[in-house]
Amino acid sequence: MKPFKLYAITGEEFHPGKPMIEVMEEAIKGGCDIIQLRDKKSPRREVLAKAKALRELTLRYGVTFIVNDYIDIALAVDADGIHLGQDDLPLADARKIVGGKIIGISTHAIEEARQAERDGADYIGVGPIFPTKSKEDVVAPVTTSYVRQVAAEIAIPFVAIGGIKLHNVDQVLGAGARRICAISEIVGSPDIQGTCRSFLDKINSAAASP
Ligand code: TZP
Ligand code: MG
Repeated sequence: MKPFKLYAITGEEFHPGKPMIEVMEEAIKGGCDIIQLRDKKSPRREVLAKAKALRELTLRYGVTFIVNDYIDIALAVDADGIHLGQDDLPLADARKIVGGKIIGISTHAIEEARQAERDGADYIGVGPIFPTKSKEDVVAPVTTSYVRQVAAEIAIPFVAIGGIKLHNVDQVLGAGARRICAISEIVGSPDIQGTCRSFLDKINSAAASP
């Protein structure tokens, strides 16, 4: 998959009254290089309509588009990939369906990260690092010590997620993360482009002084 640094996930509850497509366009203009549609509440036809709109947007800007949970919708709109949790379809079965598309897997412990790598995941999510209000099936925060473990051991790309804000991202980068994912801090920001640029400045500085 293409290299990436800043991964934004939709979270419409964080920007009431603002159209999701406009919010995600701001995130792309701010430098996000992966956009994920994550909508666990809307009827499937609405999720499909959002996926179509985001596919069009991400193609226009040349950024990667991932659909969370819905493999069929990802295929229907020709998304670049899917993101699956530990309770979704197993990776080997998902791979049979999506072929060479990107598959990302959420992991919460090093055994899950190892398994995802063995199974051929293209990237893993590592989190939630900090407490977050954006995920309902709450797993206890994994803390930055899990980031350190993954950075030391896992060869495929990993992205840190969960409660990451501009004010605490340095801790995550200090633990070895070089890719950051956020929902509320990005989509809920009054200055989405500025927030994304600040995240990227921090990621780039961390990468420059390892
Ligand atoms: N997976 C682990 S934490 C999380 C997901 C989808 C939510 C991240 O949202 P936020 O608002 O950046 O904490
Ligand atoms: Mg899922």
